[in-house]
Amino acid sequence: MSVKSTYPVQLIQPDGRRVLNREYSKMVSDIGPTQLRQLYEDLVVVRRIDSEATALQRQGELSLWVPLLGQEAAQVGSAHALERDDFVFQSYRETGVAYCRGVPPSDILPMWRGATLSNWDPYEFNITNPGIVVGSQGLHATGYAYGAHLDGADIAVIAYFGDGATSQGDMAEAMVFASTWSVPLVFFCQNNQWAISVPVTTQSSTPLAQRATGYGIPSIQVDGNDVLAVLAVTRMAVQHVREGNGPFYIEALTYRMGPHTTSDDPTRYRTQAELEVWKARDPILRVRRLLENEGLFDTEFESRIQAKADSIAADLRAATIALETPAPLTMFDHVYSTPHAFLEEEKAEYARYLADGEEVAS
Ligand SMILES: Cc1ncc(C[n+]2csc(CCOP(=O)(O)OP(=O)(O)O)c2C)c(N)n1
Ligand SMILES: [Mg+2]
Repeated sequence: MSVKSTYPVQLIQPDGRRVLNREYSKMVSDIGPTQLRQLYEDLVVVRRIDSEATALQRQGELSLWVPLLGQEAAQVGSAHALERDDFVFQSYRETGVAYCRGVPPSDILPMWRGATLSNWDPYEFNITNPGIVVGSQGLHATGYAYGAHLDGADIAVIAYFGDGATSQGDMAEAMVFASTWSVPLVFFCQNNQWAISVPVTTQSSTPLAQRATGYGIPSIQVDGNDVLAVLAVTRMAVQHVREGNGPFYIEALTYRMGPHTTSDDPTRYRTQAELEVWKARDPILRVRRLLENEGLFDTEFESRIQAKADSIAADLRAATIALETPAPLTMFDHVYSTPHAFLEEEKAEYARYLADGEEVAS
């Protein structure tokens, strides 16, 4: 059991030149010009959805937004390695994964506007809704993957989590059971270097991927800003778990280029110089350079992709603003499937409060 590569796997350098990797280049040998352009399109669209959501929050149309700026390749690359029947357990930042799973962009924002308690039916797209309890999805994913294992289902399960989540007991417990039960689960850590204001060096004094070894889980580090490398290693990991070899752990090295959420100000705890280093490793720019190097990028393609991204963003904005504000008492619905005395009491109390408020107002 070991970390499967000495260096993080990279297939595209920041300047857009390809890296020939004996083991991993062949995992993406089917990615020709059309597929490469499709990956580029998804990266651009996902970034556009994200920037529109940030703008909507700044304009008071969302309560909160969790930007993914900088993490597009880690999400788009890994999501492209999955089949329809595979199941994704996300944290709260996986807009790119949700988009690639087929979630309509207009279904991504309602929760963040406070207009609904969940965004989509998880079973329609085989991806969970955003979950705020850091690390909890590791356990949920392990349980689901164990069920799939017992059913003999030919699927892979993937759990996305951050560098900060690796310090949570939930993730440790998930790795223990995933390993001893040999479940078909890919642990996908997006090490974006920060857990709000806490740097990854406070989470671990060893590379996060090395921690998996102690649980008996093979692992690998990948350049998380390289969409082809992420696609290649995730395909390898998915194949590994699907073939019944137990879980696999991927550490994708990336960077959160924006704030933790729209409530955060990263200039309070990190330097502009650090941001500049990572800007030079921009995940979209390097695919663009690769396409340019290989004669696959022209102004017609660029404006077509930009027009598509802008049109998705415009639809997203219109759909979000048109969302109806739910009646306050509906928040008590669907908490339990059967009547619950304590909740009924709270609901009645809140109804009285609302009624009093109306009397005062009138
Ligand atoms: C159990 C729990 N503890 C604390 C928090 C508050 N919290 C929200 S996000 C976050 C940092 C998570 O960092 P990381 O796992 O690196 O993910 P990232 O936000 O960087 O994607 C914390 C501490 C929470 N939501 N849940
Ligand atoms: Mg983080």
